[in-house]
Amino acid sequence: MRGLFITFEGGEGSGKTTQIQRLKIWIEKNCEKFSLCVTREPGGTDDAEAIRGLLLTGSIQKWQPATEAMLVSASRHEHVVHVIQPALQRGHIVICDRFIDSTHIYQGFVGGISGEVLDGLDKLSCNGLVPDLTLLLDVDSNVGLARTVERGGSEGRFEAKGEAFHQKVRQGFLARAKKEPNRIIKIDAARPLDDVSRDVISIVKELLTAHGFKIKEPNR
Ligand code: T5A
Repeated sequence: MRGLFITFEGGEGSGKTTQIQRLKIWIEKNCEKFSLCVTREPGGTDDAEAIRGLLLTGSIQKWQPATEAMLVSASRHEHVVHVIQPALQRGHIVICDRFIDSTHIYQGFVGGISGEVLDGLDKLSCNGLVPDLTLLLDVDSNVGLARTVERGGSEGRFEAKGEAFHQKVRQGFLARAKKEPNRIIKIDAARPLDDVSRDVISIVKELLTAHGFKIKEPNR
């Protein structure tokens, strides 16, 4: 059985990392006979993480959007070839924090690189791999910012890009979800964590069941 490839997308502070951790715990508790690979982009291999370092450290306007698109695609190819595809071929469930949709939004919709060019880079970097399911965590960018400020860490970089940038990111994700409704499912991520988790788990549970993964009965 080929595994399942699930990606999480959304703006900064939308809760992707938190929901992925919660989903991981749920799968470990409730799924029978599975192997799980939780990973992220940019990154996921030592070399791809090194490219992440180039992209995300230092000045926020260091790279041209085209350079960013090529760097994320280069890191993605390493990640796909060395981590994601081998795991899927072994029947594993792969959960990835950001994937191709982020490139189409940050470097494409916002950065101005054409969809055609990015589709070409996807072809080169992904070997035809497309997620089985993408969960888009949608939240107002000011709410996302407030969360990252409260958490601490990357909020300086987030704030520096400005409100208009983050609003455009949100609009880009929403437009892409409309174009691909069978793959991308939007979840209202402005609600409390437990409500968002309930939706995430319910959607993933349905997909796992449809693909033959066994879910334990609630009272076992
Ligand atoms: N990028 C990436 C590109 O430009 N092109 C690409 O192709 C790719 C793949 C990645 C950057 O790279 C760019 C996009 C990004 O700018 P990153 O640091 O990995 O940088 O940024 P994010 O992925 O956005 O990570 P964040 O940590 O900022 O956001 P998350 O993971 O969505 O949010 P999370 O889970 O860490 O939550 C943030 C805080 O909010 C709280 C959490 O507890 C946490 O404290 N929270 C909630 N609080 C209340 N209610 C809820 N529902 C909450 N959900 C979370």
